[in-house]
Amino acid sequence: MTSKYAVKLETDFDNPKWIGRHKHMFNFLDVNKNGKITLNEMVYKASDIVLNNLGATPEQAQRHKEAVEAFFGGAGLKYDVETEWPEYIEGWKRLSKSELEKWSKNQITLVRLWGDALFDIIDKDQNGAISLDEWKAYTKSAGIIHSSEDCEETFRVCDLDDSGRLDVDEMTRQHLGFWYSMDPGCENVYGGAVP
Ligand SMILES: [Ca+2]
Ligand SMILES: [Ca+2]
Repeated sequence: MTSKYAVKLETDFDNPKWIGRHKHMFNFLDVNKNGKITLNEMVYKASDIVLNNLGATPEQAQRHKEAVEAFFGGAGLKYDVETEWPEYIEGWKRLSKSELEKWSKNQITLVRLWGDALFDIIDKDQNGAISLDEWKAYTKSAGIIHSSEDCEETFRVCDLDDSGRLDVDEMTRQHLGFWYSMDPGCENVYGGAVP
């Protein structure tokens, strides 16, 4: 599970755009808008989407649940503990550093494990890659991206080998750049849906 895109990426934690990007996602994840989120909510929401909207098998859903737990656990979220924004963003800094360190050494990252689990579910024709239609079906359920234009923008930004399909390695590469660093080649991973 090595990557052909492994590279050393730098963090840019003081960049207002990096902070704003995560603030946007925090607000999205904080469904009842009380300024706090828990691991329970993250796992419940992610599992609900894959099971009820995307038709995951129980095995696929379990693997996906474990990947989401490990990922948000890596950002410091815990079951039955409410995390507020300042702690959340500090957790993301720790997660980013640890993940970028692994990536620079071509080791397996938590975002890659989540990607593998998720792609297995959304790759409906099981050809090992995500088509635009498969991506649209997923984003409709996930609720982050709303327009077709933004879905198509994901393809433009993430289809690094210009194959017209997304594989998990190129998707991982662009998500690392977008969420953990401010790599200029990773802007607009979600089109206009996430700043
Ligand atoms: Ca496919
Ligand atoms: Ca591709």
